[in-house]
Amino acid sequence: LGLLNDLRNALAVGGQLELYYQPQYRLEDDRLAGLEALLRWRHPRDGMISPGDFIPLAERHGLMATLGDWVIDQALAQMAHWQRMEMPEATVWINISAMQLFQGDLETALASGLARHRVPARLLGLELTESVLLDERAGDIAPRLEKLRRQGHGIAIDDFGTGYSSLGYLKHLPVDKLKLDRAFIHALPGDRADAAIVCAVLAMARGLELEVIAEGVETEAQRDFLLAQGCAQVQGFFYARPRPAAQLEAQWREQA
Ligand code: G
Ligand code: G
Ligand code: MN
Ligand code: NA
Repeated sequence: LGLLNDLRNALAVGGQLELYYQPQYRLEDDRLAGLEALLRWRHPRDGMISPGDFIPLAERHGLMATLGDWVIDQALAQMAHWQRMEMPEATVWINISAMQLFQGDLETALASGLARHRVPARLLGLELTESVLLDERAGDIAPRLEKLRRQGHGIAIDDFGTGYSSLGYLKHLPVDKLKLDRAFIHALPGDRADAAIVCAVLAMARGLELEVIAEGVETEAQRDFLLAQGCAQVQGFFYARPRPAAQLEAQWREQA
């Protein structure tokens, strides 16, 4: 519980939480396609703590709505700053946890954040995992997703293929994009089962008119395979690791 109090304190005092950004690229021409925002916590005593460790804690103890609101506000403030500095325009994708859908008021947090920072909704994408989408506590999610899309947000299914769900929900849920989990990418191109799964997902996504982004691309051979199979976008250490906003800006300035 020490860590829980530390997290409450981090949210109250500021300066410890930070968003890193991992670039996503279009395979066709290597152009920037978007950025995934990933939360980091620099604990004053214990150093960097992974979101994999503190997000479950925040979810269990009712802190996730506050933490999620912080992420939304921080990402939008950063994008407004980039707009003022005339940095490249890129959609920022944030991860949405289950608790944000059924505890907090996600729609209000998004709408008020967009208005306050004057950022268009099309530049803020929402990543939800299958388990979040299908969590019954969230009620009927389809109309809520539909409303978020009407406002302009893109909706991506994160970690696609690793949940314990049937594919049937893809017929009913209004989403734009599948994020192919890195578990399927890791052993490409040699692993025949993974290659078959990836090709099948790409074919299905074309039929359903969904975009696909492959996660966890770490090697050139993986990239070449995905390009040959017609995957549109990639994200992974082969291209870029998640990095602080300042580092991204330095990189953009160098390129300009
Ligand atoms: O960045 P890293 O690989 O350490 O992330 C670990 C996990 O934490 C991933 O599943 C990622 O989706 C999740 N995560 C990272 N940032 C956020 C965030 O801002 N909100 C939520 N809900 N999850 C996040
Ligand atoms: O669950 P989600 O997809 O949101 O998790 C994103 C996490 O994946 C981040 O913590 C990020 O650091 C990590 N990640 C991003 N690219 C790669 C990669 O190429 N390889 C591995 N192993 N992890 C990655
Ligand atoms: Mn994600
Ligand atoms: Na993922």
